[in-house]
Amino acid sequence: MLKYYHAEPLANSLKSMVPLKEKGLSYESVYVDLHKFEQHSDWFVAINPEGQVPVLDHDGTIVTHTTVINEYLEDVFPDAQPDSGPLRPRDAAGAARMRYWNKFVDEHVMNHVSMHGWHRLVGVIARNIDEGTFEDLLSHIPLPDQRKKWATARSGFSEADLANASEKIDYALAKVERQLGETAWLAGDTYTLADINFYAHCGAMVERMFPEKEVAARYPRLVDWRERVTARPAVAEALKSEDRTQPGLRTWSGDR
Ligand SMILES: N[C@@H](CCC(=O)N[C@@H](CS)C(=O)NCC(=O)O)C(=O)O
Repeated sequence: MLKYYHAEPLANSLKSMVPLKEKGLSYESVYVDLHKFEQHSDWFVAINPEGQVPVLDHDGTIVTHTTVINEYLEDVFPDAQPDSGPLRPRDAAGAARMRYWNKFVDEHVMNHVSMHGWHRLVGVIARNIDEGTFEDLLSHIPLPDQRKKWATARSGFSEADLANASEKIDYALAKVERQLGETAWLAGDTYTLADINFYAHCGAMVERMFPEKEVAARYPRLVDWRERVTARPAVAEALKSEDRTQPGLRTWSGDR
């Protein structure tokens, strides 16, 4: 039996939900309410000691970190794709290209987009909590880096850090645009976990988060690719899942 612990269909929670849907796997969905800090609560930390979503529970095997979860699903359910081919190419060269892009997104894209998201969304949530309660919430966050990130979200990320993150995103957009001039999908001729990764962390919402980047005019291949990913029934279904983000705070990630 599969159980998927997740938050809103965005970023990491979306990234491993899409392969589950692409593969047509039935799973129990367990919504973890990040607005109520459920990810740091005792019941959840007992499942994932790092206190982060998403988590996959497969017959009691707990798998964390989306890139690891997605490869695990490929290993355990290689033939479960009714509508698509494998999400990881079966040849070694194709798999290496997919992992190259996954590594790029994980190390050079995800945190930079995330900083802008946290600045706009988590910062608002964190500033609405009174000082004493916030200190108590911080003390329950297992990962030191995550504790720092929450504290910084409350005080505000520096303009220099935000500008640096924005430059890194420009670099990533140009790199993806170039790649899509050579191949239909990031890792070659087929849709893979790398496309899902970049889509979940950047492609799906980059235009709405960063209108000043003029994505439609400057990165037309990326927009075309984004439409092709969005049109996939599995992606559309994942995007429809529960979203408790306060409507006023949703614009940073798009009007889902
Ligand atoms: N490397 C992890 C990152 C997981 C992560 O950053 N999850 C975020 C949600 S997108 C989270 O749980 N944030 C809440 C928190 O850290 O308090 C992965 O790939 O799953």
